[in-house]
This record gives sequence, C-alpha cells and structure tokens, in this order.
Amino acid sequence: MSDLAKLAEVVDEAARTATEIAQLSIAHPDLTVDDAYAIQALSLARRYARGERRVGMKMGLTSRAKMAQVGVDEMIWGRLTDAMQVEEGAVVDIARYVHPRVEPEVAFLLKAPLAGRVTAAQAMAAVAAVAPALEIIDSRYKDFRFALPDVVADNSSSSGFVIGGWRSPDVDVANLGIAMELDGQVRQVGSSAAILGDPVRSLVAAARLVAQWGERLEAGWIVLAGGATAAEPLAPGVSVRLTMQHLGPVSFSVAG
Ligand code: 0L1
Ligand code: MG
Repeated sequence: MSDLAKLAEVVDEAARTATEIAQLSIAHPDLTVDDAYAIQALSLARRYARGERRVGMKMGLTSRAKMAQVGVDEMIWGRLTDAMQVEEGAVVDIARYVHPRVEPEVAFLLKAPLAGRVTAAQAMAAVAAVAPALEIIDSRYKDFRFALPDVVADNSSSSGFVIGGWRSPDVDVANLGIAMELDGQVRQVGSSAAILGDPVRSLVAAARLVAQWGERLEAGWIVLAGGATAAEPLAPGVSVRLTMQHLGPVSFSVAG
C-alpha cells in the first residue's frame, strides 16, 4: 500500500468510526495540497467500495466568514455521497460525528454535465433547480484544527447535507437574505452574496476545479456552493432551521 493510500485509510476510518485523529501534517510536514486531493480521492474510493454512491460536490471556504473561522484562505472542495444526505426534517444521531457544526448553503441540482472553464451563463444553463441547504461539517482532526492539506484530505470536512425544496433556477440566488436558527433562536444572519459575491461563481469554480482532477460535474449531481456564514456547533437535542429569502426553509434536528 502506498503512503497516500495508508493516509487515505486513516482519514476514512476516522470518518467511518467518528474518531478524532491527529493532523496528518504533524507527522507528514511535507504533505502538499495535491497529495491531499489524492488522499481524498483514495479515501472516497474506499467508501464507494462499501456501496456508497457519488451524488455531487461541495465547495468550501467560499466566504470570508468561513475562511476567518478556520484560518485557511483558499477555496477547497470535497465529494458528496448518498450516505451523507440527511432527509429534510430528519433527526440525526450525534454519535455519527466527532464535533459537528452546521452552516447555511445554496445548492444547485444539475441537468447537464459541466467541466472546465465556463461562464456564469453556461453554468446556469446546466442547472435544473436551486434549493436552500444545510451542510453538516465535522473535521475529524482534534479540536477542529487543521492546515490546508489536512482539511482537503479529510473530504474538506464534509459529513452531511440537508436539501430543502427545489425551486426554479429562474430564482436569482445572488443576494438572498439568510437566517439560521438553533432551537428557535437566530444564531447567524447574512446573505448568499457572502458566497463569492454570488453563489453561481462557486458553481463556475466547481466546474474548473473538478476538471483539474480529470472529473466533471455530472447531470443529476448536487453542488453545494459553500457556507454563507460562520458555522454553529451542533449539540444533542438541538433543532436547526434555515430560512432563505425566495427559496424557503430547510430543517433537521439532532436526537437528544
Ligand atoms: O465551507 C466549508 O464547507 C468549509 C469546510 C472546511 C473547513 C471547515 O471545516 O469549516
Ligand atoms: Mg460548507
């Protein structure tokens, strides 16, 4: 087994068993971001071998609030599988995660493949629908602390996602008001404009970034554009509700 495959096994086991691990970059200070994307691909291949199915891509650190929260200042991406989807309104078991957080996102559903350098108009022509979404992020690293290669190797902290009702792509998602409540208390407010000025720019970036790894965004896939605000920690018993202007609500809760 190669060194990268061994590290892929480490992050995969940490995610599968919800077990905290040390940052890979401590024992491997020379780990590059390219190595980290290779580890991510190898760790996801292990999930596919267990029967999970790729259903999309998440963009990460696409807003200043998110970059500041984790001290990393480059956009990153990760892979979504069917096992990560939480049904709207469902109750999740916190034991599935190490120290989960939740953040408000905009989701795109694709009706055609996309890859490489595309314009915003070309990207939107491939979109079947848009929706409000919540991403559950859960770094597998101790204390939720990491360097850029660590977080990339760890599937960019992606652990779960909840999608609200799909709406027509005619809804302009550039500057939608956002309120995220935990147990009925508004904890984060903002605008979808915090996502690169317009979440469509994140979709354009997603097409460019996957192509660098010889992949394309496929018809039927979901693309999460990135957190619009800082993330909030999840705790047993908490109910989460996001309301997004023109797109409506999406919610889930954590078992007590
Ligand atoms: O925007 C994001 O989804 C960031 C994921 C990686 C950083 C984090 O764990 O917050
Ligand atoms: Mg996110």
